[in-house]
Amino acid sequence: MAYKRQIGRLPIVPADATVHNVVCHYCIVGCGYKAYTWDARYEGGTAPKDNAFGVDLSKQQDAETTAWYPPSMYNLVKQNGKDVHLVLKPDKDCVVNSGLGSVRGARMAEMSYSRQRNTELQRLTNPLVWRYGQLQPTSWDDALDLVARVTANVVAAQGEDALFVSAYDHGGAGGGYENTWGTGKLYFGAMKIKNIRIHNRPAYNSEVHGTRDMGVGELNNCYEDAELADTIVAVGTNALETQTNYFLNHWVPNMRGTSVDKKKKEFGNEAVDRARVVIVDPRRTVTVNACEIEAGKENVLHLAINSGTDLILFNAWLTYAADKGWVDRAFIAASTKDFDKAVAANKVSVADAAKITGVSEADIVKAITWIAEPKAGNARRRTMFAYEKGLIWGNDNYRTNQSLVNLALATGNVGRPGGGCVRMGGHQEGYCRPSDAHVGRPAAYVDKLLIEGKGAVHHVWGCDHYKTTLNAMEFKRVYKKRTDMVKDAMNSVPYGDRDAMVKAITDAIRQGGLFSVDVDIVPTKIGEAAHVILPAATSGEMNLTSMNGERRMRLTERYMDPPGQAMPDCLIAARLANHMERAFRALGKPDIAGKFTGFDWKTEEDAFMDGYHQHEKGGEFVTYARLRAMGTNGFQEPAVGLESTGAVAAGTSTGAPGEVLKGPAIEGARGKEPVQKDAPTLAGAAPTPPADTQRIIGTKRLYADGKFNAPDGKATFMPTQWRGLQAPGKQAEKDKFPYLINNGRANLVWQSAYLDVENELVMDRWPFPFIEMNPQDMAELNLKEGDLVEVYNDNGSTQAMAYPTPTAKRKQAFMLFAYPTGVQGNVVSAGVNEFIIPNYKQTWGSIRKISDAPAGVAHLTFKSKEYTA
Ligand SMILES: Nc1nc2c(c(=O)[nH]1)N[C@H]1C(S)=C(S)[C@@H](COP(=O)(O)OP(=O)(O)OC[C@H]3O[C@@H](n4cnc5c(=O)[nH]c(N)nc54)[C@H](O)[C@@H]3O)O[C@H]1N2
Ligand SMILES: Nc1nc2c(c(=O)[nH]1)N[C@H]1C(S)=C(S)[C@@H](COP(=O)(O)OP(=O)(O)OC[C@H]3O[C@@H](n4cnc5c(=O)[nH]c(N)nc54)[C@H](O)[C@@H]3O)O[C@H]1N2
Ligand code: SF4
Ligand SMILES: [Mo]
Repeated sequence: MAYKRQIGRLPIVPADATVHNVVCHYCIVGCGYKAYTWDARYEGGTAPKDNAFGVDLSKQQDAETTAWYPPSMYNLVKQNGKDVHLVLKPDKDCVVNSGLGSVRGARMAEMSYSRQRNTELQRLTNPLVWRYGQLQPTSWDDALDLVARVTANVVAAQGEDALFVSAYDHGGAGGGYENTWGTGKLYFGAMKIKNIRIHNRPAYNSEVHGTRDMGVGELNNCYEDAELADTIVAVGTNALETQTNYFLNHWVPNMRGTSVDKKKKEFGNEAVDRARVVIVDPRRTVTVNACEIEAGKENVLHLAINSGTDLILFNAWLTYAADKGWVDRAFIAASTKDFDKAVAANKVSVADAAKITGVSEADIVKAITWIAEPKAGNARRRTMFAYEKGLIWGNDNYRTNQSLVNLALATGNVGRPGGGCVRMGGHQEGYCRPSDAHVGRPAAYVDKLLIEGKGAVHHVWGCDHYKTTLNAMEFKRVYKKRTDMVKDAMNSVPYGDRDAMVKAITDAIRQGGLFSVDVDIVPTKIGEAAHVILPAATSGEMNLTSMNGERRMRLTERYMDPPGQAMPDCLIAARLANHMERAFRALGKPDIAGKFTGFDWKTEEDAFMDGYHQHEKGGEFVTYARLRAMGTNGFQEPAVGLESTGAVAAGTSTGAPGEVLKGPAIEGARGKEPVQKDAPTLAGAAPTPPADTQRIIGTKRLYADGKFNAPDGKATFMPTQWRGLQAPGKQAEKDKFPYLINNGRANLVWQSAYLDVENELVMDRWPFPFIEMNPQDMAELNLKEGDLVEVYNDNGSTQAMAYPTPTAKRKQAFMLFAYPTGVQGNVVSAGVNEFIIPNYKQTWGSIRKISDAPAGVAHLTFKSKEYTA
């Protein structure tokens, strides 16, 4: 019997199992999987002809066999109403992961809804409404009628600015092009909602305005570049735990030296060797540990900077490289502007940078030498710069982002093999929406407005601010109070008297109440405040398209039924739009009602064709049929044309193998998030795509032609002077409280643990969020491993479980974020940058003991997370 999986024997996948293309619905990496499904009454046999792997399973398989799967990759689910076996296993032929899974993705099957095997039974199956003092199931029409009537009433009376929206903007589960288009068409097409925020930040903006304003989109290279680079610079990314298979399948080979042949092939005579790695992170992560093991300690430099001081380090590097002449003059002249200006403005000595960052002068110089000093034969060093939330949610986001891009441009490392200056990424991407230009910059600080009592109705799509926002304690305090006012009002009238109900709600709103609608797949913490909850289908229960961190777009095919009446988000948005149209007509507002048209989609594919196919760059080349044919490898966005595969083709193609049909020239794709400008549409008609025998031609690297996103094609260097801890209140918080409460992710847990919370494997390991602490700090506070502590400051308080970590610096703790049994965001201040980007990482607080390790903790191991060679 497999540990905690209640299964002793797994069925053999039969030769005639149906195979579906799947992309892992969790992180940015977007690993390719295959879903095998077949009738639950049967299984395959050991003879090669009787199983899907075509091998003799009566013989012992070797260690690396693909003819195998573990219990975590198995479940028994519904497909078109029938019981089927489901095996969801990594695809060896996918170039992203080459068959690797991760401790998250490799458990997708067991994290699926199964009444037969009792997994994820907390999934929402019906719309729920607040009725008789609790949330009760109802029909879609009843729930949507209530939402539409209240929303339409409020919009008719107070205008669209009274409707507040929180919505994901990403790909994968709780996202995808279909669903961002569905929600986008509703809020930016039918309406022009301004008070809208994204799932992970309190406004509708970009995480990386900085790089975009320079003309450099943030996902500009390909994963292969990590195999080709001489040096990898990793800033605030813990890639082993958070972009796992990108790290394992593309960084590790380069660190081990096994991609040297690939480099020789690509670069001819140029000197090549295994990668060197520079890691900028205040904390020693397991990524640092893994790099040391794989590349050898001598090839890894961990710069454990003082929290929030990245910018001055990058400025010092730029200054040093410019002084030494380690810059790409030809590239700078041909493809950029304002280099000299930026170098002058950003001048910082190594000594000054050392003082502020806490890193030795020698290490700062060693790092820039690894990054920029020309190689033997004066060849330009190929350096890839990768950053994620340690920079993005770090101090002075805009300037810090730009100071890193300055260095990448100066060293000629954008648009070149082995280079790139890229986000490592969070979720997959899947942004497709009408223009958000009306939102403006800076965008509204939505959380702040809600706390101030603004807003009348709040629609929440697939995010749980109670666990994941900043200033979370205050947010929850006010949000509960305001939504309780509406609940009390709803309790005062019969639910069935719809006119009286709508009046009671709108009256309560006038008193300061807030009507909250939550669209999710499971009950959430913010959902506890909701008046209506709408059940969504998720990836695999619907067809869903997304792109990964190298812009690789694939279709995940529906392989199982959603629970109960759950529907894809895009169709929920469409049905809500239909009801809004009706509600506005009933209110005698036919002109407003008329805006809610074009939502007659029957399937998610309809939403895709209406959205991505018509509106995204190169979208006219992309259809479900073509994506299906391109499997788990897909193509890299933007699509630039079609290529005949040589099979029967009609229309404009002659069908000759390798024949290329090109569309109009496409400028470098933007990243897939809000752009705050009208997305340019393609001029001219696209060639008529003949049959589905054509492959989509993609784009391996952006800016390979040296032309950037600017009218003159030139990237702009930016002045990025150091201004200390930039967000209001941060310096004072640091001065007042003894502990840095650094925070972020862990390998095992996906996000706010929305599925994990009902999974024994995860909850047994982390019944409470861990807080990594230096053992001497723990001794001072009289703490033993596993003891519960309170973390507190002027913003709020939360709890965690002490995890002794000898490598942690004194007074620098690291806490798991967004956890249901202890929300780190409770102690994060409301401080943001000038474009309303939160600063989650720079948080300081106090720590005190609450109790000895509780029962659920006593049996846990607290051994080091590091591994040895
Ligand atoms: N302190 C601190 N706070 C942070 C961060 C940090 O580093 N530190 N990081 C920030 C970042 S980068 C992120 S991404 C956010 C995450 O913040 P959230 O997006 O709020 O967190 P998730 O857990 O990803 O929540 C996703 C919700 O979507 C639901 N969901 C999943 N699939 C579907 C679907 O198909 N349809 C619908 N409708 N819902 C679905 C899940 O059940 C879950 O409730 O947290 C941010 N907050
Ligand atoms: N296992 C797992 N993987 C995930 C997720 C998950 O929930 N679990 N979530 C996904 C999502 S949505 C996201 S956005 C990504 C996030 O991916 P990452 O950004 O890699 O993850 P984090 O742990 O939030 O933060 C990374 C590092 O930033 C460091 N850091 C803190 N302060 C600073 C600073 O001042 N400077 C620098 N340079 N570094 C600093 C932290 O010590 C931490 O090691 O992960 C994705 N992948
Ligand atoms: S690395 Fe990311 S995409 Fe790949 S299996 Fe793990 S969670 Fe899924
Ligand atoms: Mo994220």
